[in-house]
Amino acid sequence: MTERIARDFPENFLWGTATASYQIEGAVTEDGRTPSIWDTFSKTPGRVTNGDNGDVACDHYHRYEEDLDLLAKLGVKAYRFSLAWPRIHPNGGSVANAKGLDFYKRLVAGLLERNITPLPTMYHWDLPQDLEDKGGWTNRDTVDRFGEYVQTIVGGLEGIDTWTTFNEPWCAAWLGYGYGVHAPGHSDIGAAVAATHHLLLAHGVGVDIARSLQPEIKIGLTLNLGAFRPGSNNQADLDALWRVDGNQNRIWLDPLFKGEYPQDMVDLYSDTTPAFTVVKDGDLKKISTPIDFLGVNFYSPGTIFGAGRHKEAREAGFNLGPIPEDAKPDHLRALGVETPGRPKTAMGWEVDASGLRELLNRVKNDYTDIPIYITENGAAYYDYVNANGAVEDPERIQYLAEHLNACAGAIEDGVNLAGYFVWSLLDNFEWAFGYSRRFGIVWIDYDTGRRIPKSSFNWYRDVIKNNAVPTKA
Ligand code: IFM
Repeated sequence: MTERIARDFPENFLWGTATASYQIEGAVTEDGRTPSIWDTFSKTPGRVTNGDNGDVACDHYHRYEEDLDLLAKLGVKAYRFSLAWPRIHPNGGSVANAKGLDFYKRLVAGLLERNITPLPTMYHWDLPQDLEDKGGWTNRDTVDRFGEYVQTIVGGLEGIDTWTTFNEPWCAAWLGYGYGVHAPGHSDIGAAVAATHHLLLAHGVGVDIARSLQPEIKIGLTLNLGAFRPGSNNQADLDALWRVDGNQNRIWLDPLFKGEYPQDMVDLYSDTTPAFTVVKDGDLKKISTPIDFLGVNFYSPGTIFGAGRHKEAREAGFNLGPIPEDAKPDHLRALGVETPGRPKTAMGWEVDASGLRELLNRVKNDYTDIPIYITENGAAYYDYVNANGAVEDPERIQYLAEHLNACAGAIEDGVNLAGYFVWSLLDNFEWAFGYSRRFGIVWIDYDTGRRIPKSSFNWYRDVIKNNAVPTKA
């Protein structure tokens, strides 16, 4: 038998790479932009590693032409980026800021000149601070403000035929309102449930408004879905697994594709407030408006143990990391841990691409056959510039190769996978980790702004050129 050395992807497979506004743009006070919740959060002592913030980031606002040239060199067919709401509707108000919109007009024009399809995301976590001051995503009014913003961007930007409403609303709701580790930094489960509903509702409202302005538009959203496995067959672990699955997968997918919230989640959060009391007649119909594609972000699978199972998990050889033994169990009453012996990235996330194939099959079998894009996949490693001035990142190449092979496998299984976007084009502001974690296939020198394509950049360029991934990196 001859060894297969490469797996081909379908013709027209959409190869791309991704970034997000607050993580790369900088220029936070320029041309009328007002603060977002991430400006506030990152400037609150103790919230972000090293006290880092997005004031300058990759200075993409000023260097975008250079970044567009990098994209052209990489040969991507599409570029996924996000728009900063507080640049476009400063203060979260109703009046559009022409200068803010102009930046994205220049960016889109630059992409089209280079034959790269723009794939903008409307919201990647940078909520105008003024809206947060009125309750942010726990306040239904934010949904209407989002609708006005959608009017401006879809009505005002030409040359875009595909939009994504939200990026990873789970993080916006749960890390931001539930667990306090992302902006706006609240720790309130009932608020996180309300934010979940308003983010989903804003998605539905955004879809309708965008389609009313541009009926032929393709529109979807991106979820960070989880591939979870139970720590054991112990009932406590199996129950915990179902709850975690409910919180990260079903609470999003059920309303979007079935028009209802999972009853076990409604019950689980019924002792919190305001939680699901914010749901009004007609909301679920709006949320379940059919979409044209689903974006899936995947990094790592998770193994789940029920609360009180820490000892057993340790005995089974799992490394529970820095989570204290007496950590207060949250509503999930579960703990994700790492499998012994598996490689990990600099985020501490285990590398196991089989989770991606599993997850894609699950979405197909349980929910939908619309096209799926892997809108983010990638890894942080402790990269450095070597004596020759180059950045060699074989671990990232290995990671990408394994995940692209999982994608090829999913396509063979019949999954309607239409594209893949590496996270990220550039090293950037990794939220609560600041600049201490590097996900880019291009190195950023944060002192000078200099860009150095890493060896993974060249490797990915060849994958795109060949429309095939080597079975071995
Ligand atoms: O950097 C983030 C991105 O903004 C959203 N998805 C996960 C990435 C890595 O943590």
